[in-house]
Amino acid sequence: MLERAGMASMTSTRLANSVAAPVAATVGLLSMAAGLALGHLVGVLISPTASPFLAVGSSAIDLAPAWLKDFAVSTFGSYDKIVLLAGMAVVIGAIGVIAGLISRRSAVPGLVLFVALGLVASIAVVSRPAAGSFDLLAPLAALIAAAGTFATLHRLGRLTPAESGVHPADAGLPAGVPRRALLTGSAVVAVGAGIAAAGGQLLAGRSAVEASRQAVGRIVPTVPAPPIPRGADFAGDGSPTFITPNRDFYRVDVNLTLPRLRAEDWRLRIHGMVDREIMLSFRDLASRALIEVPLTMACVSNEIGGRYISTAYFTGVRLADILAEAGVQRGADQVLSTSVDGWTCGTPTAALTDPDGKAMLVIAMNGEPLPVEHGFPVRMVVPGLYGYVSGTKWITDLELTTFAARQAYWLQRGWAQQGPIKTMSRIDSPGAFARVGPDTPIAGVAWAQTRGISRVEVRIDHGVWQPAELSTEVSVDTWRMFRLRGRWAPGAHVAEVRATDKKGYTQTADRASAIPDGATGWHSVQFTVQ
Ligand SMILES: Nc1nc2c(c(=O)[nH]1)N[C@H]1C(S)=C(S)[C@@H](COP(=O)(O)O)O[C@H]1N2
Ligand SMILES: [Mo]
Repeated sequence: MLERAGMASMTSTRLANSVAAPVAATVGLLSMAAGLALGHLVGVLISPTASPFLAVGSSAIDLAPAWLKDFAVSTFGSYDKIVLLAGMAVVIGAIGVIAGLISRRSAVPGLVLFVALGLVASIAVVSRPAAGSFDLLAPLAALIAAAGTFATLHRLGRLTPAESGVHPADAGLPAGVPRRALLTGSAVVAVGAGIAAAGGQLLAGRSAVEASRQAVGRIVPTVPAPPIPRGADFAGDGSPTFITPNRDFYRVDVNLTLPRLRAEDWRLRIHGMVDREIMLSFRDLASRALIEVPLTMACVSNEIGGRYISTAYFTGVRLADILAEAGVQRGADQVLSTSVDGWTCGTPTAALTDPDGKAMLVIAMNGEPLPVEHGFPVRMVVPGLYGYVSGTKWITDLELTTFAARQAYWLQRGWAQQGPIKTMSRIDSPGAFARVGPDTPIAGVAWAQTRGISRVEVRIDHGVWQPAELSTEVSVDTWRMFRLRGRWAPGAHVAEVRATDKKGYTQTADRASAIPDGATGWHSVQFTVQ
């Protein structure tokens, strides 16, 4: 539209020869905001220190004299950084206004100022101690966004009526069009900058935690787990792999956004009905004896055949040792654990104090620091109990109390107080309604943590139960795979599975839904042989 009006060939005599002061100031401010926001977003995507805004702030802190820092801390306390960043935003915004005001006739002075600021930001970014070679892309993006916005809005600004200029109608445009274009352009820039800044902030929080995870580094267990024996799964025939890679590990929590807790800020308070309160830092925890054990976690909300079950090597500190140091008092039958966001979980004390038990405060999963979505920096894991009564992620508080006194999150919502994992099995292959070849094995997984699986049987088309082959047992606390080989006739079939645990209990056919304490019933799969 504007191009068709012949702007390219237009000379400044047909445009307003200067921009109105309020328009110029706004254009400068918006351009600065666009640059700042985009630079911040690109920066946090690259590295925790590449954001030009934060880099300038960090440099300011580094360069500030000691008396000023002391003054800031004593005056603003833990808000000192927010005050600094807010003050910076005001100063930078003012520079944006100045960039606009010195460019009422031509955009050039403002553009020169933006380039100069881009240079300052670049120096701040590359002088960060952990600066990487791609970090410069962030101030570059900021400069392009600011200068591009400035040139564009400035041009639109010159088309709007200025006190000394011509009316845009004289420039061949219907009155109102340029003003609307300027307003629309400004609104787009303002909204875009807001989104970029907010997105950048969100990611910045995340990257601070990622940086903390990286700083934790490799966690070496004092007592490493023995290697997984051969034959621990039938993955080649469609069972899950024995170990679930972290990225595939099931995830269940009530969190819309993940808590972001840095290891260096983490504390665990152990209190309530104890002889001695204990406060632990991450360093305290990580420097203790660390055991490493493969454990299978499961969620109570699994319906029959559900996928909320996974196995990992967990590395951590035995809870029995820590609770022994705290001295659990008589009658404290519940350990109420709380995560940093207030979610609570009630575990029977006996499940945590068994000296041979593997209940632990976990700091690593499959050899790496806990992924954020699985509870970084510390979570609880207890073999044999559903996650809702044992698996507190982002744990920060352990209170020895009683079931009579305190009700945890899911207990208040109708789930059972006690949540031992039920003996269960699931067919993974063939998949539901799959079309398969005649000698496709029936394969899957069975679990009965702390008891162990002794037998899995499969029956086809409601025939006789046939014992399935079992994978090598790794421990009674982990799942066990099964496989039934055979040759099935062409046509439609149904396969059913049932497991028996080492206490002699065989899964009941009676179907119960997951609430309140876990589903029961046999998993079955229909498939077609062709
Ligand atoms: N803080 C917190 N911890 C939590 C939950 C939660 O909602 N919040 N969910 C629990 C439930 S119901 C389960 S099954 C396990 C799942 O752990 P995962 O997501 O690491 O597999 O975490 C448990 N720990
Ligand atoms: Mo769960």
